[in-house]
Amino acid sequence: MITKKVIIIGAFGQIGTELTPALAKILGEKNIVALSHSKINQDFSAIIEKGDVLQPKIIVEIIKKHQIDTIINLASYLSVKSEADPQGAWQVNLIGLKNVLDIAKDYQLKVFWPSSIAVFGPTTPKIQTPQDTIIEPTTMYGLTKRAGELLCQYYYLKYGVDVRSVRYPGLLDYKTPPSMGTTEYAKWIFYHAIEKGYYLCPLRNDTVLPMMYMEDAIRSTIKIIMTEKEKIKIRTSYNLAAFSFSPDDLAQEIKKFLPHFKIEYQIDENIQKIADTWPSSIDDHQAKIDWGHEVNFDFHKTVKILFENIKKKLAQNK
Ligand code: VAH
Repeated sequence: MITKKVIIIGAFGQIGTELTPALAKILGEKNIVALSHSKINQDFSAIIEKGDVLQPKIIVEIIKKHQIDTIINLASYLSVKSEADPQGAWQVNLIGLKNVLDIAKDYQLKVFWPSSIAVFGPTTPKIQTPQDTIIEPTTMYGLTKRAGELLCQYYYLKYGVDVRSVRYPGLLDYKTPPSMGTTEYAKWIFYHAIEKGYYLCPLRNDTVLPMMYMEDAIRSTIKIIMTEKEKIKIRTSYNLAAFSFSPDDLAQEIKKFLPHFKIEYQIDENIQKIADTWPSSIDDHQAKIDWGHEVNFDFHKTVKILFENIKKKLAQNK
């Protein structure tokens, strides 16, 4: 089935803020329904409806009202928030996904749902983590994402639901504020460096994590949503990768723009504990072969873009 009209659940989050307008450019604004549970604070190029992933009846009404053919479910607690509120994470990340899959089964809809490299745990090989490997997450975020992947595969095998998914690394953007994730330090650091010339980092200096610039993530997300069904060989979730760095690497790169920038370290045990269970780098060759995942932004280009645009944003807010 060709995607013509989508509903984006969680359209005002980190991914939705860029995916929604990108899809509006391709499909037309009148073919994008942005669903949000919170106050709507963006002049969005989309039809805006109120609701959330835990209100399946409201979602069904909207699906029918707008003749939706594809559900993009971005609603999710990230890793740090999931450890602080495991019950909430289970509800939104997993019960919410099952609500979406049940609706897709009943109304023959296509689904896109984001997983994360957080599915990998301490027993997973950390370097160039393979697509198929030991997957034993020890965080609530990771286990909701792994369980979600298996639920997606189940709905595909049992009911033929055409659900596609990718395992995002840490995503870096300048359009949304940093939030409660383990990789979010890599956004906070820019705001602190530009405003104070100093950043107190919650992760150990040598903690290498996989990351990606948002524009690459959005391009590949649209690619996997639009790709013909036959090319999707993996119905749990595809590994996605771009580059990896440590807080030390990032601080050195920022110093190219701010020579006097100073970083110090005050380890937050809760965040470090999560990061220590994740891989340092990811093998994403299957996504490249099956549906053409590609990366246009490396570490250096990404740091330059974030530095210049966050500096501009902070200057405008003064
Ligand atoms: C987090 N940004 O830090 C998310 C992501 C791989 C990390 O899933 O929780």
